[in-house]
Amino acid sequence: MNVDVFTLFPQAFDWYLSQVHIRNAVELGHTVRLTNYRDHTPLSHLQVDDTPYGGGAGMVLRIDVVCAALEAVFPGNAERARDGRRVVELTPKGRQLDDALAAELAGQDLVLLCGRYEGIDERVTHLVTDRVSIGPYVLSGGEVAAMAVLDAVTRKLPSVISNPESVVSESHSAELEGGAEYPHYTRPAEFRGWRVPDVLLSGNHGEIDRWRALQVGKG
Ligand code: 6GU
Repeated sequence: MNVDVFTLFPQAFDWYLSQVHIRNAVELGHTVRLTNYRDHTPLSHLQVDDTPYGGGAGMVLRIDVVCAALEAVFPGNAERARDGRRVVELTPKGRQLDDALAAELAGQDLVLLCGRYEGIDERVTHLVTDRVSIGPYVLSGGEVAAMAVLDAVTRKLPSVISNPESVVSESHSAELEGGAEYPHYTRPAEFRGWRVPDVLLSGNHGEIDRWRALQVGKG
């Protein structure tokens, strides 16, 4: 899976991309590449945005700038970046990310277009296959949303999660049809009078499985 992120703030991804599950994915041959729209703007003074036609607050990321950045990375017409890829605009107007969408995107080559300001000129619709939101609220830019998409999608890739215990709980999540997992506890068994349920200390795995199923309404 090859991911290309377009953003005005590539540094925003530094911490996230250094995390172990992304490094594992890269070791397995997946790639994540960051492109700054500003590095490819055809406009003078490194301009990337402009005031909205019709007036109103804020600035809009220009479509000519988005096209130039796409064409710098994918030579040819920017509309063709969709050939063999999902080109995703992160926007609060998009389809809300859920487990099914994460699974659908996993393993496909992705382009994530982050907007800032009031977003990207609406003609970006000519370039994308998908418009994705991470929830019913407005963020000041697409970067946090792009990281949420990347995180949810990367977890779906086979063998990216290296800790086998995590894989077990992942499969539990799948069994739970996207619902919450059972509650987790670790040492100490008692802290300030707050006790871990006795059944989890019992060593009786039949009982433990029944208790966990009950917690998620499957008992
Ligand atoms: Cl994808 N972008 C922005 N700017 N705000 C959001 C969002 C995306 N998803 C929820 N709110």
